[in-house]
Amino acid sequence: MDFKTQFEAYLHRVNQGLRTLVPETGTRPQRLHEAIRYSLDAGGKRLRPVLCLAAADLAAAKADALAAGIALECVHTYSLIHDDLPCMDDDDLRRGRPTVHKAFDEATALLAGDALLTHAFALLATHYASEPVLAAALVRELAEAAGSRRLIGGQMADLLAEKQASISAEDLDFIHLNKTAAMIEAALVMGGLCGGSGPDDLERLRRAGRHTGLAFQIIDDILDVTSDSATLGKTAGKDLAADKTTYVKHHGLDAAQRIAHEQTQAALEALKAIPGGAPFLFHLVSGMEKRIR
Ligand code: GRG
Repeated sequence: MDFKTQFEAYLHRVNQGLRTLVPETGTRPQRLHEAIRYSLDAGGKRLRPVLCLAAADLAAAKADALAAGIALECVHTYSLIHDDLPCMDDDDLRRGRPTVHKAFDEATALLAGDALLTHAFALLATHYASEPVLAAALVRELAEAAGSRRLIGGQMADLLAEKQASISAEDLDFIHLNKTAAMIEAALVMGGLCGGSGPDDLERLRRAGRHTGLAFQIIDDILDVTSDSATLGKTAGKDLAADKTTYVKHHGLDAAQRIAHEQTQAALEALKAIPGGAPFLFHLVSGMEKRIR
């Protein structure tokens, strides 16, 4: 199968999984489930679940990785809903639509995020119950990636950094590696766990995820200054307007582009070391360097 056909096949499975593995809008209380579906259905890139499914396909596919991929998308979507709240990044636009607290209200947005986070772990516990060792490994991986040392810790450090005139390159890396790379790393590792990859390949997937995640966030910083809100589906120029320390502000646009390229190359090296060379993931990660949204 060529890359595009394979990508669309993964996307189709993810969209089907989102429809069947998350409660419907008619579920009581309806307003809460409408808010959950409103944000999930807005059409994100589905990068994390696609990475998870593709990583699972590298090995003999011990267990279906779909529920793990949907769990990742639930946690990711919760983090976006909460990030957009007035007490955090205070944004009006996400995935091309008014943010959840604008379309509904703040309390509903907060609860929709809480519910998505909780649902992610229910999915893992339910769908991998017949493989308790795998279930525990998946829960541990996702909890670690989403927890206070990684996703939430990265967000906290980001909020604290906004109050400072400037931060060090090391602090900036801490933010990027945790706020962004942790979930991308978890996507590849959780896929590898579902597929039954051995420790060496799991380590290669983790390394690929860390470098891909860092490149992804640097490109996000670049797009903030080079793109527009209509293309991005979220407010462009926000970091610049807030004078936020980003890779572009800290290193300059050219250096940021160079570092994103170096990080992408490091991710590709890790993927190449996997027996068979992980061609789909290789293509996906190299293409992400050129993404426009
Ligand atoms: C609230 C705990 C908590 C964390 C928030 C996700 C996040 C952390 C903040 C959002 C702002 C931001 C720049 C995050 C970095 C990660 C990132 C680039 C998220 C957007 O991911 P995409 O582009 O989004 O994959 P889609 O909408 O395509 O799924």
